[in-house]
Amino acid sequence: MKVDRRRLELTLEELSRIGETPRGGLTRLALSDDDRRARDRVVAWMRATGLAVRVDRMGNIFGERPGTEPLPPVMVGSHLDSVPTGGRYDGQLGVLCALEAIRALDDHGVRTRHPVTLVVFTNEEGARFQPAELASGVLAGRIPLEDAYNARDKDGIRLVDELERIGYLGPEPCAARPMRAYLELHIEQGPLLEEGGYSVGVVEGIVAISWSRVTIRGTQDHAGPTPMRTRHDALVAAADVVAGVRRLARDIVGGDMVATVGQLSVAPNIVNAIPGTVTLSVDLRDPSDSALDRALPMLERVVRQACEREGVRWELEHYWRVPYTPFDPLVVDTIERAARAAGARHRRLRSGAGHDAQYMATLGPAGMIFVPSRGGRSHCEEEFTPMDDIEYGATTLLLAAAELARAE
Ligand code: HGY
Ligand code: MN
Ligand code: MN
Repeated sequence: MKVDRRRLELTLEELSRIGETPRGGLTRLALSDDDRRARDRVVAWMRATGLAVRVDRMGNIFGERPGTEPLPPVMVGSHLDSVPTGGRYDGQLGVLCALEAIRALDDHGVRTRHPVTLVVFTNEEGARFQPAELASGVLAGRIPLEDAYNARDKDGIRLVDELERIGYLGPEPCAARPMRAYLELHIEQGPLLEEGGYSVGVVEGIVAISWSRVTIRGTQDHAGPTPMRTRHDALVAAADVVAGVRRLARDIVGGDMVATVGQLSVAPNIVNAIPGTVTLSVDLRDPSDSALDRALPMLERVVRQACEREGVRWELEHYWRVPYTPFDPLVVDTIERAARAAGARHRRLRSGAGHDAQYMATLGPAGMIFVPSRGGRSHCEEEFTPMDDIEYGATTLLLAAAELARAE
């Protein structure tokens, strides 16, 4: 069994035009008009493929291909939202490969005992509404619906109001249902597959992730007459924190830990005022939960010492945490067999990026299939994956889903 490479390529080209940036990337923020257009397009493809479509209260979209028996479904999917000036593969490639796998089952006249359900998760990136993986987190019962509804973007707009506005505040409860397995194809977003000449990554697990918010309050003042000896500059303290976060991951904890200060806002953010308030984000990741647990008090010490040096006040809030997620060994083995049957050069690896599969793995057997990222690049317009590798990955997804759904 194979996928239809040209059909898959055409769907990717068409969907990539929704939210396309001038440099060929994607800006399609969650619940934006572009997200709505992309959702509408995928729902139309679902319906044209004969899937029974339903939408839940978090805007997650499900398209079910019936099985021959009323058994729990094999779920296949990913997300459609992107980061600002992101790439055209992160998320949407997984949705389109899942759609293509279902279409290929039809092409080959394959019936499966279990239904196969295509799923699109809302707000995976956490770029507009925080934290990431918000809708799969609600589905998994890890994040209260009301908290997700009240998440606000940088303009103070609530998630629930945007769901309503774009017409994806669905009637179905956003709650777990029995499932046979969950499979997600995704780009690796790192260098390992390309470096080794592999087309497919058999993902064994996903790193633990912690997101924190630091708020630093100094003394806003005039940039001119205020003597250096009397200043309490929030941005000077923040600069120390940024450098301290890098040292913490690289020199102190070391090993596999990574740390990023990706977001930083300054008030009043004008040339001639000493910054009074700075807020910044800290993203820490490590395959070891205990390493992450050790790092959080170290982060607090970095913040406290930087702020004491500058005589400014600070708050530190750890507001999102997902543990290291091992995938189900039987699903991992099934994916590995499928990659071999697809004729793909493949290897096992771990994911350094978070995915909805982290929460889905708490609901049942889950696994992921990676395809290479050119230069390991992602969350940027340069993101690229060759069509040959996409074909291998999509065929692997097709074969693994068919096996788990008990093709007849
Ligand atoms: O943060 C992540 O790793 C994912 O891209 N949301
Ligand atoms: Mn993604
Ligand atoms: Mn992403």
